[in-house]
Amino acid sequence: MKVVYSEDHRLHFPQGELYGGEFVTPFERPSRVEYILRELKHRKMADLMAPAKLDLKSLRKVHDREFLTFLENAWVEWTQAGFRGEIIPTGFPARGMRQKKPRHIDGKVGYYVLSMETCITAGTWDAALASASVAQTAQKLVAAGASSAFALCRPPGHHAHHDMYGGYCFLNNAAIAAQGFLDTGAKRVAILDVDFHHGNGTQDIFYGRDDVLFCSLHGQPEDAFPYFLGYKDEKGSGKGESFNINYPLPPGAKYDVWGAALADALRKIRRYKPDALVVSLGVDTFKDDPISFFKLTSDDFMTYGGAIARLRLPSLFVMEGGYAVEAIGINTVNVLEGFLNG
Ligand code: 5XA
Ligand code: ZN
Repeated sequence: MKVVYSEDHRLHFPQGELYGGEFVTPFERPSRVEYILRELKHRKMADLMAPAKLDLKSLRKVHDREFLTFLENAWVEWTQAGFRGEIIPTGFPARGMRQKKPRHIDGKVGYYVLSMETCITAGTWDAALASASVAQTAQKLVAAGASSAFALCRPPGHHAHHDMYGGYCFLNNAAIAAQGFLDTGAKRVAILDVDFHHGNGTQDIFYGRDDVLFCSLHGQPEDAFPYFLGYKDEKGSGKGESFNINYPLPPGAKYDVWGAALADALRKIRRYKPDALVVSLGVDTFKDDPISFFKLTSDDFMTYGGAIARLRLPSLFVMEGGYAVEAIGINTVNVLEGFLNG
């Protein structure tokens, strides 16, 4: 399996993240990728390839133009305003307030963000572009006939809405890839999001569409980030009705519960008859993940990789979350190996 990877992920490494009232080293850190690469090499699965330059067409179909302009210019505007730290929002268009974009960068950040743990730094935009190009290059390999590919994206993407960033995500890599499949001849694409967190951004982008089936297994929003989307009754709207399927699951869920939800999602995907599958691959479902509450074991990742393979679809794996860094390589590569052996 080809692995598309860019060193430019390192350009994004904020000094801190607001967590439990403390400013801590971000859970989403460059070493995550190093651990995955190390494990790929160890198992002789590191068929690495650099991404091509990003073609902006699919990107512009899933993200709002003004949002992209905001992300591109945020750092310059922030420093020109005299701020010395990294970009953290302070004010939000909360309930009952006007949803108008302010002129001042501090206000614009609040307008475009969905959560406060995600800092923007000097290198964030370039890293986000590189991550999107990793997804797009891997998608093109699959569209050109490869049976599968792994986009080793960082920063991740599935929380990014068409016009909002947050949850460590800026550009929605999986959505850009799914749109890429449609733009290169696919009629229908399925996205299976197995990250611990609900893929609220992907849901937002495709909510009114029937050419993308979105299935997400995640910690129930009553108890888990992103808290304000991810309920079972969010099924899509207009012609997208019934093409959005959420599986919110309770704290402590082990593979018996999680695997049953996966089996149902796989049945629905099979019935949809997509031309391609995008897997939003987060391994923060692992039992020792520091910010999540499912209880999957390393063996479970191998098992479900095999289950996904039995769909027999051209498949693109796009890296999302996973913060138990010493195990992130084993768990991620277990999914890929399980898939290849499935
Ligand atoms: O999949 N999303 C994540 O892993 C990010 C969660 C951020 C929680 N503050
Ligand atoms: Zn996650």
